[in-house]
Amino acid sequence: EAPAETETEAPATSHEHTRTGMSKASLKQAYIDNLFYIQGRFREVATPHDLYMAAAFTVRDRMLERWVKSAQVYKSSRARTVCYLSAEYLLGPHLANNLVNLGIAEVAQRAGEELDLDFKAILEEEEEPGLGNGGLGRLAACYMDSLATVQIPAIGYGIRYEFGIFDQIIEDGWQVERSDTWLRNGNPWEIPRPKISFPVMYGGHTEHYRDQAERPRVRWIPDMVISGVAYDTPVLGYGVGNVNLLRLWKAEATESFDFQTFNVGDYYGAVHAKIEAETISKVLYPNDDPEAGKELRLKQQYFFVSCSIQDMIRLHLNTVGPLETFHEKFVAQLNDTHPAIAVAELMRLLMDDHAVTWDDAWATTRATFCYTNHTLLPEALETWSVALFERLLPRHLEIIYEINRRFLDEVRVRYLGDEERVARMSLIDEAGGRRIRMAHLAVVGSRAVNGVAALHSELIKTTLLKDFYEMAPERFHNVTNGVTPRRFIVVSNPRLAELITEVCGHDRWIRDLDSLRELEAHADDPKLQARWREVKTAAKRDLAVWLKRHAGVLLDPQTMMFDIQAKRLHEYKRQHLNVLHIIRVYQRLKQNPNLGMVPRAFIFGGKAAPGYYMAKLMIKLINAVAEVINNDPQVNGYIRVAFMPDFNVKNGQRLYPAADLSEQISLAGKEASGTGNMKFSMNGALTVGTLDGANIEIREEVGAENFFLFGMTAEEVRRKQDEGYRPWDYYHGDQELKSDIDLIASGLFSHGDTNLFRPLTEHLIHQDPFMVLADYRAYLECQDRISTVYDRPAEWDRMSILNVARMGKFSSDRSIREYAERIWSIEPQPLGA
Ligand code: CJB
Repeated sequence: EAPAETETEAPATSHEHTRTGMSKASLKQAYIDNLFYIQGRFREVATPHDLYMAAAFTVRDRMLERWVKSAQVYKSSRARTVCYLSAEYLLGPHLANNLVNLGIAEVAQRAGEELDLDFKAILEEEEEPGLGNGGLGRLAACYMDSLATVQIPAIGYGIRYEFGIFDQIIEDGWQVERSDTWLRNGNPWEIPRPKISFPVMYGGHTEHYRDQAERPRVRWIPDMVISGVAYDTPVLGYGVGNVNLLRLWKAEATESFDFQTFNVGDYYGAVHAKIEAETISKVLYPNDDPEAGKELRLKQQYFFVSCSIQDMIRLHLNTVGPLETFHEKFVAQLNDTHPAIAVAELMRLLMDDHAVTWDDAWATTRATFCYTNHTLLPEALETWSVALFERLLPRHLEIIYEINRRFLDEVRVRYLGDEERVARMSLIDEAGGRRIRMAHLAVVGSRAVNGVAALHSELIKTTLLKDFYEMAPERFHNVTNGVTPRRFIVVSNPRLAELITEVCGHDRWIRDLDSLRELEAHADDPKLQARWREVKTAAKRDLAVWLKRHAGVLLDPQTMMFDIQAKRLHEYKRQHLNVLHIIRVYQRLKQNPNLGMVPRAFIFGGKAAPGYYMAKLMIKLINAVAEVINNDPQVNGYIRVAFMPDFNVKNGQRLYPAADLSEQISLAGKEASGTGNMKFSMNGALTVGTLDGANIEIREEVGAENFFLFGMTAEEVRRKQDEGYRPWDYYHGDQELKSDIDLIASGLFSHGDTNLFRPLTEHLIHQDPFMVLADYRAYLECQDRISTVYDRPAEWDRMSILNVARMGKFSSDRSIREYAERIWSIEPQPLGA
């Protein structure tokens, strides 16, 4: 039974509404009501999931009023609005985050305690919407949080995948994928909007005709029409009244289509059509996967883009009016090339449906879109075969050809006689089967192009988009990525948040991360250092408990340095370089069991794309090395290895607070930015890293003396590649390197099987495209320095405090402000909490 009121407080009903009131009494009453009236349960029979749902509805109710208010204000002020077009949103659990942003985390916890609820267990119950692969999808989610917090009117558009990123389990050391059924128990955070739905067409042919005014027009006669239905999720800013909208589209069969088929008596045909339509938003494609080149993926991209642009036009006509001002009302950010077809879609809708001329439509389109590039890796640069386009999107192919024709004429006039340049810049790659270059479409159709960290943005200008940069340098920008401190400090690491607030004497830092600088003055204070260390150790203890249970590995949070690499598995991220270091330490210990060394827990987390063989083999290698080391009593008091299964946002939140050392060891020039690097550092981990992506800027901010740098620069990498890189020479030139690789090949980690890891070791010795061997020695030396410093706690703690103190730049609030000022030209629309 619920304990009696402990504080003198007015009963909820006397002064505030139980659906919106924020007092403890209101929250308690609302919770009990929601449990009963929505879940149909009372405490005695409620399942853990019922208890979670009641909490979710209690919190959601408190967001709705702000949401409606924001929508009204934005509408009546005709506020300029950002539309973020992204195929991925890796949101993570909503409940804790919304409690924090509403400012009721503490009172809700107390209300829960008085209702005798296990608050932690309720938070654990939430299944996260994993509607993204990794960094790019999580960035979109951080940006939604910051857009609301810095009070910029925004709509996030995307796909409501029925199955998000697969769940990873580890069996016999291998990754096994399980489908992510995140919707099976319902999603309390979304509101279906069946009335907001749009037709989306595929296939068929086009007809050219003249309209009544004798203007040349085109109509598209598709052979398939489906419909996209809106599902809305409110996104509340921290400490403000602004609520933005995340609108995700679900694919359904159109009613009329069903009905027609039904009328001619083809019942099974109608059902089949329904299934085919619903397939389009069924599943998220993993990146780095050959499957991602498939027709269904292009259908998905076009599906959500078409719904979103139709919705924008509807909103514009409803609120502002004439389409000439569309680009004044909206700016649309293309999150990588996945939504790049939007350029052709807006052209089509303006010309074919709204009779706008080519020139006017092009001016509007060009003024509407901006494009963010997230990678230089050639395999991730999207192209689609012309044949596929012709079959699926015949009208868009015509438009793309016309955009290209006009654009290449400009290039020809600008660079007389330079036909090679024309071929390089064309939207169509004519070599080896004609393909459409989506990045070129995005650049040509946008007003601004940006990379995601300083180095990356420079490399865009000098390599990938060099010709485009030469032609219009003023359109190229950098906006360094950021992450939200709400989720990645306050929600993930409440102990650290509390300590920071106490030391600073305010909690303003949560939305003004630069004010963490106030910690600098205390970096040498032994009392703060001791408490800092306690906070870290407590987080390590939590992680150790979790890993014992879910990975079966016992780690000692008291004595061991927690050395963590958590990110997607990819050769360029070089998890195998980390493994070579582990094997080196292992061999040293075997040779000298009395070697005094800093004990370390090497912890990994990350998913491999299901079709990426080498990445999956790397997971197996990590687990194979773990099995040998963890069971070897000669070494396992000093080193242990753990692989966290199913690294996602929720599990990431367990890792970031617990890390002493953050591994950011990609080959320089390959990691566009990285954002995990920021999350770790914000939680007091020191970074071992290369001069790649945002590592460079993190090092600049925290100070070179507080960052463990190793390895070649991007420039050195390029030179070495030009000279002809020979990993073989490194292998034979370094005894220890050779012996580490040979140990893998010997079968020690594979029960004598000398074939299992051969593809990996041979690839390293003969190709090594990401130069693991070239950076090996520098990495080892750096790791030795790290161990030395870790042995001097006062020094380490000081560095850790300074890292946190100087992370202000990496708040996604700063990124969003830069986009707003430099790219979008949009002003905040403040709404009070
Ligand atoms: N990124 O996650 C993805 N998926 C892609 O297809 C291309 C790039 C990552 O985007 C992050 C956000 O910008 C970057 O921090 C990261 O370096 C990049 O790999």
